[in-house]
Amino acid sequence: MILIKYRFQISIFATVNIYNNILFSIKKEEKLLAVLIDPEKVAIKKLPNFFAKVHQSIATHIFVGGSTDADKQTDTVVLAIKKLTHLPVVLFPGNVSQITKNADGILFLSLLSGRNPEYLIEQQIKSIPLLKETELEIIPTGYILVDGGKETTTQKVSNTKPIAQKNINLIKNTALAGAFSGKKLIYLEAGSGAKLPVESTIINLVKSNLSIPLIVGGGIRTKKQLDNAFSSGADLVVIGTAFENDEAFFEDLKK
Ligand code: 1GP
Repeated sequence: MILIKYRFQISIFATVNIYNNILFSIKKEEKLLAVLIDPEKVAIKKLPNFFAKVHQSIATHIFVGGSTDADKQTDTVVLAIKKLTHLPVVLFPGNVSQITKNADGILFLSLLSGRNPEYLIEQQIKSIPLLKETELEIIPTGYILVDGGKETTTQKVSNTKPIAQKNINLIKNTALAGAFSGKKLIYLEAGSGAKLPVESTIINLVKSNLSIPLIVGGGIRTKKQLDNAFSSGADLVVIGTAFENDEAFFEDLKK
C-alpha cells in the first residue's frame, strides 16, 4: 500500500501537476524560484556538483532552454538532470528543436511583445506533431520581453523589439491580452543577462491586474533583487546567468 501511494504521488507530481502546484504555492503565499539551465552553456560533468547546491537552496523548479541550441543538447541535458533531481524539469524552449519528452512540462510560449508570427504562432504549430508524442504538461504562457538595457539573444533570434520599460501601460495591456486569450502564465522577461531587471513598478502593476501566476526573469543577480521581484508581485522568479557566472550565489539562497 505504501509503495502504491508513493508512486502515485510521484507520478501526479511529475506529469500533471506543475501548474496546480504553482497555484497551490501562491495560495500558501510561498514564492518559487526556477534555476534556468541553458543546454548550450552547461557542462554535463559539472551537473552533479551544481545540483548538490541547487538542493540546498530555495530553488523549486528547473527550467531548461535558451534562445538557440545549435548542438541539439537539450535532450541529453534533460536526461542528465532527471537523474539528479526530483524538482520539476520544465522546458523553456527558444524554438521547436528544443522539445524533448524526457522533461516534465513545457512552457508553451507565445512572444506577445513581438510582432513576428514565427514566434507568435508558427513555432507552436510546428511543435504539435512532437508534443502529441509526449506526455509533457503543456502550460500556455504569454512571454513579454521588456528592454533590459542591452540587446538580448531573444531579441536577435526572434527579430523583435522589446517593450521599453517606460511603456508600463503597454506592458500591462499586453499581459492582460495574454490572460484574456487563455494563457495560464505570464512571463515578464528582461532577457538573459539583462543589465536592468524588470522594474518593481511594472511587476506590481502587472500582478495587480492579473489573476494568473506571474513569472519574472532576466538580469536578477542578487538576493536583494530576488526579494524585490518577489515583494513586487512575482510568483516565480527565473535566474540563469548569475548561477552560470558564480555558483557561490547559491550560498545566499540557502533554505
Ligand atoms: C532568461 O529570464 C531568464 O530567459 C533568466 O535570465 O539569465 O539574466 O538570469 P538571467
